[in-house]
Amino acid sequence: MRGYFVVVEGCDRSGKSTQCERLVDRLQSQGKAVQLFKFPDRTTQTGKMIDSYLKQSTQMDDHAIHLLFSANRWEALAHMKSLLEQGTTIIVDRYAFSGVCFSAAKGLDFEWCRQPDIGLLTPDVVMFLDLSMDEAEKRGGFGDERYEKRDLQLRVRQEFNKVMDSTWKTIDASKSRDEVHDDMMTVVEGLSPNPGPLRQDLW
Ligand code: DGP
Ligand code: NA
Ligand code: NA
Repeated sequence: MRGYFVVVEGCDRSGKSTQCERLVDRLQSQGKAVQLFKFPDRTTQTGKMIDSYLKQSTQMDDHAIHLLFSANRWEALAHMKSLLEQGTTIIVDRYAFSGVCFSAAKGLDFEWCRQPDIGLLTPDVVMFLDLSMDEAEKRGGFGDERYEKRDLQLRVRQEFNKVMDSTWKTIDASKSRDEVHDDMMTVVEGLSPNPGPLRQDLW
């Protein structure tokens, strides 16, 4: 049987990266074949350009950086697909939804933003780690990266509302770390035992 393709999305400071790592560790400790992916993957050639943009060391046109973020996902497609086909589950920290929502929040056309990701793999489930902006700021505030600002994050949150559909599960990220972890495990354990063939009809 193929592996599951699980995406975790949310605004900055929602605890995504920590929870993704915990989820992978827990599933691996149960003997399951699981691998973590994170977008943007800052280690590749496109990832290095994205990293420099996010750290505000370089400027780039909004459309150009949008296409680079998408290219960064396309680069990983063949690897993700082969793992899934071999039966490995992949937990993915951010995906094309962040891609569309961050760029649309900056003012780019929503439909234009969706085009470059057409044809990427479709996740079996998207978990949305939902945290209010006040809670996020209580967690020590945002960092210094380009998008870590309250007004932009609020707009990103509104864009997420537009892309959510029935494959999304909202997780209350204001709960304790253990409770959030348990809620995420419940979602993974509830995935269909027969997920069907891999699809590439994201939108
Ligand atoms: P992270 O490494 O998960 O903290 O993500 C870095 C930042 O980049 C974060 O503010 C979210 C944003 N981001 C992630 N993916 C994309 C994307 O595809 N497009 C745009 N414009 N921003 C993205
Ligand atoms: Na960040
Ligand atoms: Na993160």
